[in-house]
Amino acid sequence: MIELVFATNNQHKVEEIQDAIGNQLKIITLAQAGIHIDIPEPYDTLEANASQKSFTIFRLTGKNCFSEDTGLEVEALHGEPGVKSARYASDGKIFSENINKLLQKLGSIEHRNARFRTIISLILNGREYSFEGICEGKIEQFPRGNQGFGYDPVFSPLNSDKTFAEMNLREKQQYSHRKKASDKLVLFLQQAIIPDN
Ligand code: ITT
Repeated sequence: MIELVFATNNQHKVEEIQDAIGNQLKIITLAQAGIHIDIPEPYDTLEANASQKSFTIFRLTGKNCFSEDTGLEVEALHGEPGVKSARYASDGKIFSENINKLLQKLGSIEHRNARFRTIISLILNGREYSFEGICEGKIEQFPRGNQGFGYDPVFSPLNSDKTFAEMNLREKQQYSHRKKASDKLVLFLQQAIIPDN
């Protein structure tokens, strides 16, 4: 089975990606690889930050690996918080503060269309490949639900009455940006002829 190091410190992402790919790939977490660093994300696009994360871990381990960078892009805020989603309110990456800032900025604006966009950067035998997943939806006036993470309590995907935080993982996966990007990753790896290592 193909083994990939997943370059993230976000345990929620590990759970969702692991669920999405099932037993088609073996994922090694950073903790399992003995790596305990906060990988810098200095760039202003999801693509560049995803690359930075995967190449950082590739240089440290020499192993096939992948990362993902995700942003919540709100139309009325010209794409904010976007690449700053994790640190929107402060460097502390505190989900409740980020949600409060977002709701405050949107105020009573009626046009609340938004989307989650995930970019996965895969480094396979030293070459980079990327995969995108998008989930369209809208930002609710108030948070609802207590499952998931991040902005899940205020985001409802298109054609759903529920926020992501009111869904269990199986329901979220039917809409999820991350699941769509990881499906593309798995398909690519199934088609790629790679040596097992
Ligand atoms: P790594 O860089 O270590 O992977 P991170 O949490 O810093 O973890 P990102 O830079 O990709 O991850 O930041 C994305 C932020 O967007 C994340 O911290 C959440 O607040 C939010 N986010 C990402 N995916 C989400 C999802 O499926 N549902 C709700 N919020 C999400």
